[in-house]
Amino acid sequence: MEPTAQSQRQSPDRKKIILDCDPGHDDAVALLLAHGNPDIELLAVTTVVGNQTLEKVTRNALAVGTIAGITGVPFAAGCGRPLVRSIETAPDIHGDSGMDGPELPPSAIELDPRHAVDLIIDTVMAHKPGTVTLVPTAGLTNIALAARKEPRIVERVKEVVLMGGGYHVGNWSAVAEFNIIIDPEAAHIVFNEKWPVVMVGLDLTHQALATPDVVAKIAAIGTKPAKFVTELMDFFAHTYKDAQGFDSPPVHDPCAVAYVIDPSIVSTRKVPVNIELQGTLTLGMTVADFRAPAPADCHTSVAVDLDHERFWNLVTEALVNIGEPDDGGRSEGEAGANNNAADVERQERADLSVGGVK
Ligand SMILES: [Ca+2]
Repeated sequence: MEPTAQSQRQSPDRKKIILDCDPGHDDAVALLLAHGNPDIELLAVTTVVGNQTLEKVTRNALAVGTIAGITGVPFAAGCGRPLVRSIETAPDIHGDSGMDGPELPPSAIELDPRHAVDLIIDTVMAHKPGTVTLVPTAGLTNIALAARKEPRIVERVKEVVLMGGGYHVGNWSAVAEFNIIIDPEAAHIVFNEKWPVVMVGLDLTHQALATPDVVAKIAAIGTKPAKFVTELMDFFAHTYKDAQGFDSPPVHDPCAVAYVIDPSIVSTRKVPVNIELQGTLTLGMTVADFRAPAPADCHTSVAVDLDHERFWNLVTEALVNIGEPDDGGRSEGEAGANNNAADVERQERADLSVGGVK
């Protein structure tokens, strides 16, 4: 078997993350970026109700893991509903499956029997304090419950780098973003625990547009995972045009992973942030207090500016690194050609890096 992108890396300096997600087109790209980037050690993938039901987003996560050839990383399903509110999903953005567009393979990954909340707790407690970063790219139900079930994780976690919220714009109401408004009570817990929280919100992710030249660059990689991403982006472009008037879709979730990989790609500002739980018009708003200076004990910051070119270079480089994973014989007869193609693509990585995405 070809070594996977993960097993080829041995650097002790890799940043350890748990990706808590609801795939989700942009969650899929976040997972591929985390797996394909040499500076990330993916410790676990957990799922939570959000873009679609828990059953659907979990199936989607396993499919993405299969497409990426991920092995040795536990995947676990978590909460099937928010803490207090009724389930709200996003079929107008992500389709009936939660990840409409590409055809999904049967999963080659067996789901971990643990609840996601327990997997998160076990993983954080099993590593040295200050070494594990939580990267939630969905509603914060699992993370909030983990903090309540095992409060010691709060001081052990290095930081929480979450995709959600926004300090000047919403997308599910005038002022609230989807991941926050679907479980505002969970968000309230996560933002009020004293771990460092980096809010990678819409202010930042609306800069992460999958423009036609970006998609063309990904398509040129020519592998199945890259084709999968272009098919995701094609569907995403149509729904974002129809539902929210975007000419190119904003690819939110990998921005949080990119910040973990290289914080210089995402500028941030330290400001207090809290979650509105009472407002009739503003439920789920991430209220950011920009009255400078931030208090000394401020533990929250918000993402402000994205380096678009370097961000998309990270994504394309991750896909090049992933290459054409061994698919366990599901596409019998193509494997030899695929491996050769993957070798060529790895050699071409330097060219891609130099060429960049304009
Ligand atoms: Ca998501």
